[in-house]
Amino acid sequence: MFYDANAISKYPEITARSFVKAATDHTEKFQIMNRKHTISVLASMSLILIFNSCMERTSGQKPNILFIAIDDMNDWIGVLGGHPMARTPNIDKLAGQGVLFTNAHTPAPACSPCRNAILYGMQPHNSGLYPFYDRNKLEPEFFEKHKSLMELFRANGYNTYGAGKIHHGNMKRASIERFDSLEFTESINTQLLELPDPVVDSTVGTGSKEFRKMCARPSLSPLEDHVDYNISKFGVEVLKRKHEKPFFLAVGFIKPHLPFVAPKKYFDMFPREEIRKTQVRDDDLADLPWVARSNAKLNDDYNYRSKNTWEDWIRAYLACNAYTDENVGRVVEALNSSPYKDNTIIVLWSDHGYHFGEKRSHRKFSLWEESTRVPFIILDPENASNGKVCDAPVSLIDIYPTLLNYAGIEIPEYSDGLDLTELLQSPDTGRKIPALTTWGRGNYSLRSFNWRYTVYFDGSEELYNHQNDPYEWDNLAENPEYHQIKNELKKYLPATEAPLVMQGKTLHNIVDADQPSLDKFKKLWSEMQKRGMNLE
Ligand SMILES: [Ca+2]
Ligand SMILES: [Ca+2]
Repeated sequence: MFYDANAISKYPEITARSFVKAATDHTEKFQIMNRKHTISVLASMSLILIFNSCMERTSGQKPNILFIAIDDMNDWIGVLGGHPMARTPNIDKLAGQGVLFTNAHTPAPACSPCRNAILYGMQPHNSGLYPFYDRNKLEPEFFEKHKSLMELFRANGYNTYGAGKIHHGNMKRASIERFDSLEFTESINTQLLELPDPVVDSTVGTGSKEFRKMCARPSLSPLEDHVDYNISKFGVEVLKRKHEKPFFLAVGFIKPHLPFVAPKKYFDMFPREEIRKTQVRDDDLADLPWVARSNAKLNDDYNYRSKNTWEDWIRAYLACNAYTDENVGRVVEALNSSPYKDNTIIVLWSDHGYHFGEKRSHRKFSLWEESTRVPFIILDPENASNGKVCDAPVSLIDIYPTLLNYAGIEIPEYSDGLDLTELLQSPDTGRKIPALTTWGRGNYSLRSFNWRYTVYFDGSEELYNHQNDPYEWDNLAENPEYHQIKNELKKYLPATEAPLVMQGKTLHNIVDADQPSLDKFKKLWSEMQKRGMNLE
């Protein structure tokens, strides 16, 4: 069934009302969120005409959505310049055709909390979902109150298609089937379980000699055996069909997440001897409070340096990014060759970033730029500002209200994101509200145009000036000269915190208000100092 113009005309009204309602409700609970929503309400009211033009698309139909999720891809893509060797021509091309957000951040630097935040539209300090969860074990009330993007699109006239990692979750068949049936008209996720593990070349790279988590080696298996290739093929196949209803197609690529295994040809693009290490300062942790230091991965850092495998991990990650880029390109190309090209909004995001030795850290799990900054692109073919970049701070939590607004679906009251419609239309007008990242209850980081301000549960702080310190080397938090800057940013910290949700909690690898002991880390620190790490 197609949507006629008369049906669509009612949606701006609903959208404006939902904004006001959200703002009203939040007044009672959260000063800061209220402030943010109030700004949104004012912005949305002054932009009713823009909303109208956004909703009333040339075709007179609701837009389709191509939702591309990537797991653990940091800013090592060509257009973000995170690593000089990054090879991501397809993502770069997409960025040039849509709006690239160069200052986009994750709501939480780990797979489970960030995807819960992004897909249910709630910040961890409002949902209580700070660490890792098994969705099977969350209280049923959570799912009665909160609806994921896919559920909302499906309930509002869309066919929803899913492949790969959209949510974080266990890969057991029953769990996959349960959640897929809730969210997707059609999914291939259980079929992906049947693929064999790739056979890796144990003579190249580092880590496990088999396909296990800590493996960074080329795969010798045929392309058809690889999960992400099959995810992209499903996307292509769906885009080749004739669609009677608008669609929401979610493809969730699992690379470059560990294991860093990709077909051999992608490793061959990055000769080992040419790999450039990341820029680090060995004593970078010296000026940090202990909670911040505890986010470093001292064991990994010690091993990679002493075994001379740092470059191997970097090489394998670059290979996985290049492989992911081709999978993204395959799906985007299929869309561009389809009749849906002019009425499909593409949103591409990675769930969080990744460290390669910066601040002695490897992986994510920190509130530093390497963990929080992500590739984020929105291409609306009807946006006159396509091709521009937006340097304003934005959060991936903003995807939720933005996509619902595009489809004229009422935005739930609990939604914490700020609609990006205005920024998409005028990417250079800016937005002054910083992006918030949460890592455990009580640990919050704000990223504005020029600053990163982080406060931990024990009151300790970090402050960086990104204008002259892009690597966050000099912590200015104790310098009285910057008290005013800190005070301005503090206004955007959460005013209240939801208690930690205990049901379904599976991994709590954070030092935070609920798990405050630093004893273990301090012991490790002193052991590593004895081993000659020269941390301070
Ligand atoms: Ca991830
Ligand atoms: Ca430092």
